[in-house]
Amino acid sequence: MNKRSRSLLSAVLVAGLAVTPVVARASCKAVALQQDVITGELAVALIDNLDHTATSPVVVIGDSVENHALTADRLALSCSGSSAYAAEGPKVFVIDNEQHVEVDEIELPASVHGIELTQDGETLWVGTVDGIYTIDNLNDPVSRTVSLVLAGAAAASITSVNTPSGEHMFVVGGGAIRVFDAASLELVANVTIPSAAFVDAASCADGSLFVVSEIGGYVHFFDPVFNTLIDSVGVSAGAYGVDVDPDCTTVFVNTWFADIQMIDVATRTNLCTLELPGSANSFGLDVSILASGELGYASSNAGDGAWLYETSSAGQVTAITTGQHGLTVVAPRCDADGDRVSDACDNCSETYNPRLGTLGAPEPETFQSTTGEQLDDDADGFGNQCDAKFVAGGVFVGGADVTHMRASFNKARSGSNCGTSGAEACARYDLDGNGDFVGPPDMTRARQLFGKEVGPKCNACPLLCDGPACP
Ligand SMILES: [Ca+2]
Ligand SMILES: [Ca+2]
Ligand SMILES: [Ca+2]
Ligand SMILES: [Ca+2]
Repeated sequence: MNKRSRSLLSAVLVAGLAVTPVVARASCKAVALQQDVITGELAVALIDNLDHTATSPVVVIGDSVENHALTADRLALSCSGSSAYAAEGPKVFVIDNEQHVEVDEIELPASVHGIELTQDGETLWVGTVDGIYTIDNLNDPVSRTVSLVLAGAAAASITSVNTPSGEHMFVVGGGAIRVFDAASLELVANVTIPSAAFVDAASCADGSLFVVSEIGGYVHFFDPVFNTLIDSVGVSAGAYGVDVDPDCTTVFVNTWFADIQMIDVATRTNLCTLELPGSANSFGLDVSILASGELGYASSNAGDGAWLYETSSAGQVTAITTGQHGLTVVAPRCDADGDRVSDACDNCSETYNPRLGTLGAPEPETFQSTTGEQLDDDADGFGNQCDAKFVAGGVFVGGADVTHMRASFNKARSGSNCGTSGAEACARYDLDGNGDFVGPPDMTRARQLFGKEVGPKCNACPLLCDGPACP
């Protein structure tokens, strides 16, 4: 993590107001479903992925007193982070995360327990108490259609899995793991596990593992290629929410006792147990791991909403106060370039550029600037790796930009003698974030970017700015 102080809230506010209201930054956030313990009122809250604070106000979506303990999969988040979907009763509520308002409600024939987006974000799979449905053309209220996939099948949770034969939807419920081809809707496999009351499920990004939590106190390890049960691992108490880290090395399960058990994928043994804070009679609900794999969120029915915990040392637990019970929580996890920064928070979302100070990347130098802790030396929200636009005007990287790049070649990246004027800070010409000088790899990168638009960056970018280039 970037350890430098961040006294830059005012800079972010200024940058935000210059373009759109500050609320537009909401799309780089985790979403959490909260319930008021007195009234039963349900609401969707946002949690900042960088400073881990909750945003208020929340979006209220209902006032059910339904028992939500068995429904840990009622939230879905688009890859961009711009839209969230939350289920309550027979309805799916569509929430615009940029403005943090409800924009639509979609009614299903029965009470909804599990939802999942297809990887293209166009279809929502919906598991109800007595049938599995798809909502196609999800984002277009005019052409949107609700279709029945399988009648009479109870579904607690749905998970999209990348398999060698395409995207498969794993629907768990009623003691069965049903596997559907996401495109053809064909039932690929149907595996029953006697007496199993499934709650939640998760998969590895590489499609090598699917896991299901069971209220009886098990996590079932499932091979999603051959659709066979590998192992059933007992945990200390009823298993609720479950997630897997991006490396697919550790499975996290939140239990009846409100503790997080971390199970080693290779040996399927418990590595350690982390107790969540709260009252003695609280029980755990959901768990969600960030794209970085370092930090995650968990929820329990004790007050104060979601909890933040550190997965690396398994020590740190910090309450994120929302004033309500935490139910389900989902952190942005889509990561197209695999740099451990989710698409929703990545200042160069299709190019590998990890946060400084993580994954072997060095801490930022004093002459460097970051947005969202990723290198961005002109602080415009586009990371250096996808930003070779050095002069104002025009959409594409062009001849004038190349001229500036050439004028900066072989100069110290910490210097201030770059650009055609010979008086610009050189840091922004260090496109790859490597080497002491603006060198051949930076020129190569600039050539790759020639004739293209800068970016793409996340909708919420620029995120928190730190360094000399910040406004
Ligand atoms: Ca990324
Ligand atoms: Ca990136
Ligand atoms: Ca930039
Ligand atoms: Ca360089």
